[in-house]
Amino acid sequence: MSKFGLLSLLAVAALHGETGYDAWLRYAPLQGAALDQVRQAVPAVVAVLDQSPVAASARAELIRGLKGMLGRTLRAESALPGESAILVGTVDQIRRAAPRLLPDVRLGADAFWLKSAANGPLRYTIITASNDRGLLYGAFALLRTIAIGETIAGLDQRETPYAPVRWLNHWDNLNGTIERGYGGRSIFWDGGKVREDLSRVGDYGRLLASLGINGCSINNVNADLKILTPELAPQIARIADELRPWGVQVAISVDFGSPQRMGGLSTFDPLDPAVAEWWKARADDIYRAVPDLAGFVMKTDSEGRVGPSAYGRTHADAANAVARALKPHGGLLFYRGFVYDNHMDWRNLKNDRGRAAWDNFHSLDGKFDDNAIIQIKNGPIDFQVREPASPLFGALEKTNQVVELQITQEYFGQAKHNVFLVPYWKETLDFDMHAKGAAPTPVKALVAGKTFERTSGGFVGVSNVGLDDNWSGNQLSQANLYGFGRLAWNPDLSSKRIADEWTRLTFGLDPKVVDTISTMQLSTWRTYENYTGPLGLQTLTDIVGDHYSVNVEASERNGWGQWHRADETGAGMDRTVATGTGFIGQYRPEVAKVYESLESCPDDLLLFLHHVPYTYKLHSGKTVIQYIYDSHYEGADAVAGYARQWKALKDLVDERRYSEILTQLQYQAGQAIVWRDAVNTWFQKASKIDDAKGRVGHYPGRTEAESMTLQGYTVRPIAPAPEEDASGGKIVTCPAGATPCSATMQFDGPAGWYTVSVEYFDLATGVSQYRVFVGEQLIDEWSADLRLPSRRMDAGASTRRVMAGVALRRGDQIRIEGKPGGNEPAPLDYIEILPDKM
Ligand code: GCW
Repeated sequence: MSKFGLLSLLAVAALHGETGYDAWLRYAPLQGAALDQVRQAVPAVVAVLDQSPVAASARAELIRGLKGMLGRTLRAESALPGESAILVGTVDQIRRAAPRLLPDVRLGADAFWLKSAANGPLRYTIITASNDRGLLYGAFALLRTIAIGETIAGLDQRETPYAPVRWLNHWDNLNGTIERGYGGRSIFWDGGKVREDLSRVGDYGRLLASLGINGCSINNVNADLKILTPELAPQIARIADELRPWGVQVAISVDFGSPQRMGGLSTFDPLDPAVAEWWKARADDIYRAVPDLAGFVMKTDSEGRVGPSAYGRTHADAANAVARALKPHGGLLFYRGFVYDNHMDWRNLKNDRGRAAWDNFHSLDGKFDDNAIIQIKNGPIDFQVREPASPLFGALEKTNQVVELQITQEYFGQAKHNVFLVPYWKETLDFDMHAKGAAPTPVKALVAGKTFERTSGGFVGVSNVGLDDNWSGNQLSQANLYGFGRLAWNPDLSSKRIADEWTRLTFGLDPKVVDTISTMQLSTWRTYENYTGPLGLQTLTDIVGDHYSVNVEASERNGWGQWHRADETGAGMDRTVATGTGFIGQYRPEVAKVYESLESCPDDLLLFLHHVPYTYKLHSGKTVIQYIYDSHYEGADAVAGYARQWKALKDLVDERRYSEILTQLQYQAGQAIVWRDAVNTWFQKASKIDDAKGRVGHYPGRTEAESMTLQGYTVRPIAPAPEEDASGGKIVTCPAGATPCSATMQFDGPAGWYTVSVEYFDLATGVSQYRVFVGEQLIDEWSADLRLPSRRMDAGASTRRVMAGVALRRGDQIRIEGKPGGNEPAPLDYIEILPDKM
């Protein structure tokens, strides 16, 4: 191929496909009036007075961003130029260069001020701050303002971060896998070492800096003992070097048992002086390699991790022993509040995992050193689809705290389902804990340390990033990282503002694109809740397995304590003070009063806090059981709607991302139906109350595979998976090595256009082939080759293939052929034939 041919091919490829790697920092060319307006406002020079590496990142970013958006390459200078300029420098630096340009203001750490100023005929766009990070954040803010189409004329925008701690935690293992990670392997680790190639880490730092994130712990809280070995220190330093120019400080997670388990001591008792010495020596070691290490994260007495309980010591004893080792270096110790017993007796109705955080920590308030911070998950259980705010937020007055939010979508469809988590997080952050007098004390103010004037605090997010091209496993999940960062910077931003910004930056300014995506994003949490676990039931997933597939009973009759206590008589966990576990009594009286009484308890949390019969009437007048049925239909319909709405954006979004997202939404639409049917079937069986609208158990157009004419296929129950994982409880499978098996039915509806859906199971153990014929005409074929989180034949493996616009008439023979591949026996559940939706 000629050179020219290759180049033009590459150009076409660029036009057709974006990988998502640039995320919200694409700096796509502006067009039309927006371009003219910004070109007029932007001068030819960017002058950066600050000499720090972080300020150098700001300069590089400004040049890069403006080149992308305006097609102009600004000249870089390092002194005040004699012409109009973008001027970047601390307040002191600018006042020294030109005293009249700025008043002598005091800006807080990491804060910035964007200000238009004039000196005679010269015009300046000033980016100023009190430190280099502030300059970098200001540069990103200016670029964002331009990219989302807002004006930069007459700028006077001052922003101070809401809290000092704006951190990410990575659950990355040293072998390169990621616990609960859905965006590929670790960007930091591989084979027990830091990766040779860290180019992704610098790019990641840039994404984080654009949001104002200033700390990042790089290994799993289920910490590998090796993290504190001397060999790793210089390697961790390499990661810190990549992130430092972006103002992001590295932290590590450590195992509390380390003094004994890898350090050669006979104990890890936090009150033993030798143990304290050991922690001090290890901290000194790591700080020699990484002088600006942000600190340690520690998980104790939880899910098999050792803790102070081994010696009858308190969490404060444990935290302080380690915090004191970090103190001389300015380091922080994040002590996780996620402490609970996972072997609780489920028969005892007074037991309650929800109580654990408060029970373990509230009486220790005031006992923690100032550089120790309690890291508290948003809810009392574990990132479920809906939980009330953890009562612990309101119980710590003399202890620093941060909220831990999970960006990676463990219980939210694992990046296979699209759920925008900002509205979920805001519900917690804005919730008034009534912790102090009459003025509101929302969770965000408590964790930021504002309410009780604490020395530190803020926001920690469990990152969703890995080596995938698009970072997070799919294009839309990037919005959650973006949203976390924006909220950590300013939790007062509305969900809509964040969704709009992200969409504009990621997909461009076309109003139809912005409106469609942003509206979809804002509804996804409610949608997901509707088809998974409404009314506070929590995510009704396989909590002892993959945390992905629907499995209503998996949470019951085991020690994990994620109980919803749904049975024949009713559903919900009685957490009242009067008759239940007393959990509600952990809230301040103003909150407890609302939750304790059925009259005032919000419907959305009803079954989290109360046990009621299925016939109990919600505030809307609907019964609990009917609400469960209805919400599952609403949820599944909404996802089908997303796929339809997305199709209207064809040609408005580049081809690659368009088709990746369409595929995702269509898959999700299929899974939402699986969830709908499994949950509704389970509750119908338990409650023995029919759906008033007659839908549950009656599926128009559906023919079970087991009642089709079978050749080679054999009928079997879906077991060991629960019966409701398959429609009708049965499936058909084709023995390995068989020539294709087939299932045939005769269509007996009127002639017309139909949508034919085939429900089959896609396992990790093999790749089966499927073909669908009408008469002898092949109308579709595919391979079952998805990578799904489900590890066995269950609802999580259930997948829907949809063929729209198929011409059918009465008497047509419809035949599905399945050919096993590997250990996957071409399993089929049913076929569904419905008139085409217009
Ligand atoms: O949600 C649970 C996860 C665990 C995780 C734990 C925690 C890192 O299922 O994978 O462990 O929480 O937060 O410590």
